[in-house]
Amino acid sequence: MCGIVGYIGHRDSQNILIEGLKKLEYRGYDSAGIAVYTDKGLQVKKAKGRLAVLEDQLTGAPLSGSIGIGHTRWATHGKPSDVNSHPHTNVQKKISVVHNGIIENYIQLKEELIAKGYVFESETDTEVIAHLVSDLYEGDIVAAVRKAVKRIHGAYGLGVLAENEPDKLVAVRMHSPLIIGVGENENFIASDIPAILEYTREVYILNDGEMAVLTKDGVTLTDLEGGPVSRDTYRVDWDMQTAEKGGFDHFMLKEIYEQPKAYRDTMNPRIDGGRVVLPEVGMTADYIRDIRRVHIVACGTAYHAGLVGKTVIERLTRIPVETDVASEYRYRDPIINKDTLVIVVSQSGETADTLAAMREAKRQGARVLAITNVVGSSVARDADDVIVTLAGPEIAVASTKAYTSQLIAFYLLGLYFAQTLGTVDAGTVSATIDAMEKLPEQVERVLDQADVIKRVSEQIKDVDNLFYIGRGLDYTVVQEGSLKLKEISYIHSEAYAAGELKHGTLALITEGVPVIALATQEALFEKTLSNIVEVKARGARVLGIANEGDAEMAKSVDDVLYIPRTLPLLTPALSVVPLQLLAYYVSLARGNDVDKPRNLAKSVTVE
Ligand code: HGA
Repeated sequence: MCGIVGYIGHRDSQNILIEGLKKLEYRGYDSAGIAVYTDKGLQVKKAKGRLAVLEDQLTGAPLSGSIGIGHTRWATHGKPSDVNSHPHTNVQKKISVVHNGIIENYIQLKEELIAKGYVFESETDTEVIAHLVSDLYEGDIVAAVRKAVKRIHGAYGLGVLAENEPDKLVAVRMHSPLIIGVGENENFIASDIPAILEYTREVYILNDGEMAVLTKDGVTLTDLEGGPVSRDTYRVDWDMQTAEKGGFDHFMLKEIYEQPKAYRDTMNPRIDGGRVVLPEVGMTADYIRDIRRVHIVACGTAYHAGLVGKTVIERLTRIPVETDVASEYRYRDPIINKDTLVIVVSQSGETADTLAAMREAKRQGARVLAITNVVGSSVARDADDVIVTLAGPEIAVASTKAYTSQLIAFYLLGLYFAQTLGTVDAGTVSATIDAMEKLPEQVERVLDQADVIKRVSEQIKDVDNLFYIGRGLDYTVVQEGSLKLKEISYIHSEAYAAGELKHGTLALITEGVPVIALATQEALFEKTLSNIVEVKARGARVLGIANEGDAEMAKSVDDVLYIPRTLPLLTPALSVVPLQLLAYYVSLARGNDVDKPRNLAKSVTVE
């Protein structure tokens, strides 16, 4: 989603802003801009498109000055265009604003401001902030911003500069991430740490409803009333290398190959002597015994992890589990009681739909457990219990290692509950743990078969449509495989419960239509094989994925890939890997921007 960078100090700011925004490119954006306090006052340059377009414009006419704000925009209100790009300014061009998020009452405010004579240039919700601050400005930008945020509803991470007070940079956070970097005679704001890591490791992570006033020499934190907030800086102990490509052509491929490590990192600290230990889950045994139902709520890939989580929890504990996409959950009036545990899953921990669903669940009295990859994220901070997936930073928009680490988190949680409830015996718990410990090495063996996938990707790259089929847990995994392909190859695909095809969709299976068939669930193997034979009989070209030793698969399909044997419950952690590789190689063969697919953003911080 959008990126914000701001600088106040002694160096030339343009370069710091542009380089900082580049570090946030992975979040996805459609336009970029900067505002710098120059010797001619506040100057703005902004342009639709990649940062390179903006850089080109700046080459001939740089903005020189040591205070500035920059932004990469992912449009929510008004199409991507030069004029809709941030920063936005007031009529006199003396106040400049960058904003991440959505101002929900912008129409009402806009009408009010227009009635007062303010002229709007853009279609954005953000521009109301610039005019509103201007309207409230009486010589003190901090006071004006404070008054303005009282009038706006919604989500905002803000950076504000005023030409009349060139010694201040004002930042505010409400439901949209913002951090402050503390340097020597220079300070920074950013929507994420990588943007400023080159300059400082000391950061303040702003909470909702907090404001920071930065000068060259210091940072003052307050609440929105101006009351003091005191907090220690947080020292960042990871470096940019962990967020770089490490020799792979794309972040996505690197992240696919990092999965064995992500499994180990997420799992190992939580396994001890054949049992699962989850000190971060503060539920008492009595509380766990009283859970009557579980709701798993998430979006996109995390939702698909939740589908696996449902089977895991139900099989291991016999507690009924419902799954919902977060954007639907809170509007469907879900039945939530004190004995409902709500599990939210979000890689970034900033997914707006998930956060909103989680707040609704809490409002109705549920306990919320979060599975997230980002320590200190909004989801992590607001949940009652948090299992952090230790997958490391995920940069590619298409999630891979975060998804599989979420699966590991669900296995751990399911086993932990089962241990407490005694719903499975100790032998089964330790046998499942043994099997989990083999997964990293087994993933490596799947990755060794990348050539099969490359070959199949060549056959698929020019088709318009294809199908994924599977039963049971395989059906949940093909849903993720299909999403992955759509996200980065732009080929239409559908995931179907294999037994459901004949109820309508079989009409779309004609000569040469590719079908990816997953058949790793022993109990369902014969049934899925029959469905494969049905699509073959209509001319489909089938890639079958089965367990090592299921030789019948090879006899029924055009191409086959075998995954190492594990427990049926654990197969998703292996069988999704060829589907991730397939999406990657098809996207590559089609010449797409694998890591930054069109129209998509990494961390979806708007509803
Ligand atoms: N609503 C603003 C900012 C959008 C945003 O934060 N996207 O992540 C706009 O549309 O410009």
